[in-house]
This record gives sequence, structure tokens and C-alpha cells, in this order.
Amino acid sequence: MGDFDVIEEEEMKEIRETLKRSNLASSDEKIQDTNQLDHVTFNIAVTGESGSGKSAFVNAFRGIGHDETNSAPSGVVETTMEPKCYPHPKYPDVQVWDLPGIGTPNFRADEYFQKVGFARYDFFIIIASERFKVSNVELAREIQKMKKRFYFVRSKIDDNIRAEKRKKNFDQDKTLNQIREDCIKGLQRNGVESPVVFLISSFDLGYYDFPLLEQTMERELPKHKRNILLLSLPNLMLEIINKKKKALQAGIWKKALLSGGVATVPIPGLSVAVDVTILVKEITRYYQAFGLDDESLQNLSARTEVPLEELKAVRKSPLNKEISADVIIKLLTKAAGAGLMVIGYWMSTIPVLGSIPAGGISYATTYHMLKSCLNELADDSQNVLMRALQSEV
Ligand SMILES: Nc1nc2c(ncn2[C@@H]2O[C@H](COP(=O)(O)OP(=O)(O)OP(=O)(O)O)[C@@H](O)[C@H]2O)c(=O)[nH]1
Ligand SMILES: [Mg+2]
Repeated sequence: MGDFDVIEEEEMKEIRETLKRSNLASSDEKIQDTNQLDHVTFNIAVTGESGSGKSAFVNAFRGIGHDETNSAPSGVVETTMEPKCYPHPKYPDVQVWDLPGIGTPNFRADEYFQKVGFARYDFFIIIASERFKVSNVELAREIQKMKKRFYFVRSKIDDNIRAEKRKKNFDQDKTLNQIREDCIKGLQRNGVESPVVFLISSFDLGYYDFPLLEQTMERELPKHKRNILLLSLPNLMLEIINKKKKALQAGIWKKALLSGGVATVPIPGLSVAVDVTILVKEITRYYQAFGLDDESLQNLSARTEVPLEELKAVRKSPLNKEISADVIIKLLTKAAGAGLMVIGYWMSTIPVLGSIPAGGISYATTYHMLKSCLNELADDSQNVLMRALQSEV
């Protein structure tokens, strides 16, 4: 077992006060299960030059016809003036943002992104409808500079194919490859690393790279999601763990007061009887609250693609193997051997407890045991989440 720390002054005050008011029945604090991992919204921004087909793409991507209600307005004149958010019908956690086009010749990517609220988006799709343009590179470079990712979509491929078809020796694959190469080389030449390019027509979704784009998105979505988590979660995660810890900690002494009760067993070396049932029940509760149980770990493993065994391997507390009366008694015995605490101190500081000697000793033991286990399990919870978030697929 780790260190057994001493009750702090503040807690002592709270204990005394509550004992005075004797409202011991006020039961456990409720812990709100802030299951953040499940509810990460993924914001995709669709950006590119004015008229490149962003709004048409947003509709296509959402599987919605251009004339349906809830579709993004698209048109031959400049149409989209403000970022607008559309939920994705297939992936409930995905929001697609239709952005205004980048227009003027002296366009600056950083200013544009500031205007449309760059920080809001987790992922970008840059739409280009014509031959390779420098403004697209500016967008791509700015996105990479901010450590975010993008796909590059070359739109209106149906137009190109129609025009090329007039030529003799028309070869569709060759034309498509030429367009693809032009995009990839243009981006690379201008310092954009490993660009992913899709050729699509928002009017002919079954053709060209649209199915591939969907497949890629579907495959990579969990990975991208984890990246958002990776950026935002370490802080959030600590906050949640600390919140849970505080809530659980607040209930410890109440549980400890119950421990002089009926189901006490003598602990070797401690010359005191402790209610082990309370300990088992309470520690099991911590274990579940921190998501260390098999079911929670399996879910986490599925969500993050980190193998279950690897998540389990970073847990240090012996409590992860089994929480049973036997294990708890062993831990208590070990703690007793290491000079658990100065029992007399407790007897003298809390007069009410002093009048029920066995209960007092049992109280102090239970209190320390719970606090120490809570700390251990909170640390393990943090270790597991760190492991889950830091691994690359
Ligand atoms: N042939 C063809 N035309 C398209 C395609 N996608 C869009 N268009 C047409 O291109 C024009 C501009 O499309 P929008 O979707 O409004 O373009 P946008 O990028 O949203 O434009 P702004 O919001 O003004 O920046 C419209 O007339 C669309 O019908 C496509 O895949 N193929
Ligand atoms: Mg538009």
C-alpha cells in the first residue's frame, strides 16, 4: 500500500461540525458521470475558393439533395457568407460546417481563419474546382501549421470529364490521374506534407473518389477523434478525476463512522476489528467510478483502439486484480505491519469516538484505508486514460 496520509485540518473541522449536528444520515454524494469520451463532437469545416462547390459538397456529404429543406444553399453567385453548421445524419457526433468562400486576390489564410473561427474546427476539407491555385496552398499550410488535418477535394470532376470526352483518345482513368497528380504535386511543391486528395462530383456521387472519401472518413474518424481528445483531454481528464475523487473523498468519513458496526473482523497485527464488508463495497464503488472495471476498460479499448491488455497493464494498484474481503484483510495486515497509524491520536481528537473505543479505532483504520485506496485508484484511472490517449494506431 502507498502512504497513509493524515486527515487534514479542514476535514477534521467538518467531521466535528457534522458530529455536532449529528445528521450522519446525509448519505453519499452523487457523482455525476461525466463520460466525456463518448460525447466528443467532431467539427468538419468545408473551405475553399468562392464557387468551388463547398455548399454542394456539404449536401452531398450529408446525403441530402440540393433542394431539400435543411440543405446548404448553393448557387452561381456568391452564396455562403457566414459559417453554418449542419449535423451529419449518419454520424451523430459529426457536424459539417459550410464556410464562406475565400475570394479576393490578396487573400490571407490567417485572416480568413480568424474570421471564420478556426479553433472551432477539428478537421478541414479544402475544395478546389479548377487548376491548382496558390490560395489552396495557403489554406493547407495554415491548417498544418495549427497542427490540424485536412483532406483536399478536387470538385466538379464531371465538368472536366465532359470536356475531355470531346477529345479523341479520351481515357477517363488517365485524365483522372492527371488531375490527381496536378493537385498532389502542387501541394507538395509548396511545402504541404503528404496531402490526401479525392476527386469528386457532388452531382454524381457514385463515381470517382466519393465512395473512397466516405470509406476513408469512416475508417479514420476514430483516429481523428482521438486526436481531438489528445489535444483537449489531459486537462479535462484530470479535472474529471479530481472531481470524482473529491466527491468520493467527501463521503469517506461517513462510511468510516459506520465501520464499528456488526460485520467486523479482527485484523492480525492491528488488534482491532474492522468492518471489511463496508471496505469491499466502498472500494468497489471507487473502482467503478474511475472506470477501472472490465466493462469500462473494454469500452475504452474499443473507442481508442488500444488493446485491452495494454490498458490493464498500466494499472498499478493490487486492487485491480480483485476486490474481496481476503484482499482487503491482506492489505490491512500489511499496513498494520508497517505501523498503520497512531490510534491513540484519533481517540483523543474526536471525543465522541473516544467514548466508543473499538469503534474509534475501527473508524480511523477504515478512514485511512479508504483514503489510500481512493488515491491509488484515482492514479490508476489517470494512467489508463493517458495510455488510451497517447497511443498511435
Ligand atoms: N458540374 C458541377 N457543378 C457543381 C458541382 N458542385 C457545385 N457545382 C456548381 O457550382 C456552383 C457553386 O456551388 P456552391 O456549392 O454554391 O459553391 P460554394 O463554394 O458553396 O460557393 P460560395 O458559398 O459562394 O463560396 C453552383 O452552380 C453549383 O451547382 C459539381 O460537383 N459539379
Ligand atoms: Mg456556399
